[in-house]
Amino acid sequence: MRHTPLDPTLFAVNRRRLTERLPGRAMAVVHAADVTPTTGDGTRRMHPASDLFWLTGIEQEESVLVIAPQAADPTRREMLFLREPNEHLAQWEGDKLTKQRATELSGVAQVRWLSELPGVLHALLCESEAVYLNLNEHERAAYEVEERDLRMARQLIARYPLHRFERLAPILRSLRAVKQPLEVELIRRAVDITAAGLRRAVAVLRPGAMEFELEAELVAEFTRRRAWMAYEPIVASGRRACVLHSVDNDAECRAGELVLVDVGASYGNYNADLTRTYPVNGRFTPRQRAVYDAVHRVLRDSIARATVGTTLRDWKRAAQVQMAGELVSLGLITAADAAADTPEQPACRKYFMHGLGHSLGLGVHDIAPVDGPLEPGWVITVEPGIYIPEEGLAVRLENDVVVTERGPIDLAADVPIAADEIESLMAAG
Ligand SMILES: [Mn+2]
Repeated sequence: MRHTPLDPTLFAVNRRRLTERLPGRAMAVVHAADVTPTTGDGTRRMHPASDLFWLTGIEQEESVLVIAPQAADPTRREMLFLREPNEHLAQWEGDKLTKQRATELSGVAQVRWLSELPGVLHALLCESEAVYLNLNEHERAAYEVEERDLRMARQLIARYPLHRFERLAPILRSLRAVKQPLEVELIRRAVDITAAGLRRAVAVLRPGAMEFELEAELVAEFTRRRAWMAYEPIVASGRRACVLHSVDNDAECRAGELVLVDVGASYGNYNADLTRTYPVNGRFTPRQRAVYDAVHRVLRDSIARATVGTTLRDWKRAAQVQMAGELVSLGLITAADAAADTPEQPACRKYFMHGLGHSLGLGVHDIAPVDGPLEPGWVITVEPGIYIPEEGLAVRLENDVVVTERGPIDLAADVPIAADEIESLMAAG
């Protein structure tokens, strides 16, 4: 792992929070992520399963966590199962976790090899009344590949058809949305690394720079700070920034255009997600600045509205209403359009067509109860934008915010954002 080891207390507390939510005589099983193929015999770098990581800090493939808080045998109440290291694995894939190392990382005392898993599962299933199995439930997930958790669930259900199986995902969804202080600190660190990358990317921005040159600076800075890219970064100049997921980053940045950079570092598997928009030649035109300032105002006010008890729906709606007013001032929609604004047909939709923000954590679009309401400890992104393809112009600004009892805390408060700050940053080279 690239990051320095995390305090295993984090994972022990998470396991305790989960255990408290399980009913009597229930057990839970959580699997690692698959190693996914590319082509031929190639594989991708494994992205650790967020749920297993949240509960154990374990990133190794094929690992399984079994929790059975009321198991008759106390040594079976919390167990971690791992691939058994051997010389072949050591030669080809490097050292696998030893039992001792896994205990140090996770705080789980009972670590066994996978060969023992079927026997232990059988014994625990015989004394359990409900079995909580995990699946990736995300309202926006749309893919056809079967994950490891699902394949294992099918096997278990086929072998024990009369057991009662339950969904673990809704419990984890509500638990994971509320971050512990250490998790917030990890996200803050990812934000700081992202900010350092942005500083470095801006330093190479000039008319004629290629979008991928900015990406290269981001990668270099993240890597030397022990981080990974949280997702494929977007570096999109001019009209290309109107395409919301433009990740080719292969065009030339031209004088007079803006370039939109949407990027996040991932440190210890905790993600940042920031967006900044820069004038390629260092100065905004009056029109660009007017659009930029409008987005900045909606961002600032949306951050202020991220308060405990607010539903995500109401929070987004307030931004849409504000944005409609901004679009009238910019001459993009008419006052009559704004007057006809409804939640079903928001007047801003032609120029601001995406969500206002999302939960952030081990997922870039982290799991959280779909409509909130916001609770202390939630971390969310705030990311309004205005996209005007007919003017070849797009502005999005995105910060990451912690919701607290005392109000929202902007983790990116120190990352230059006001139009004047951006211009002086670029003038400084
Ligand atoms: Mn985002």
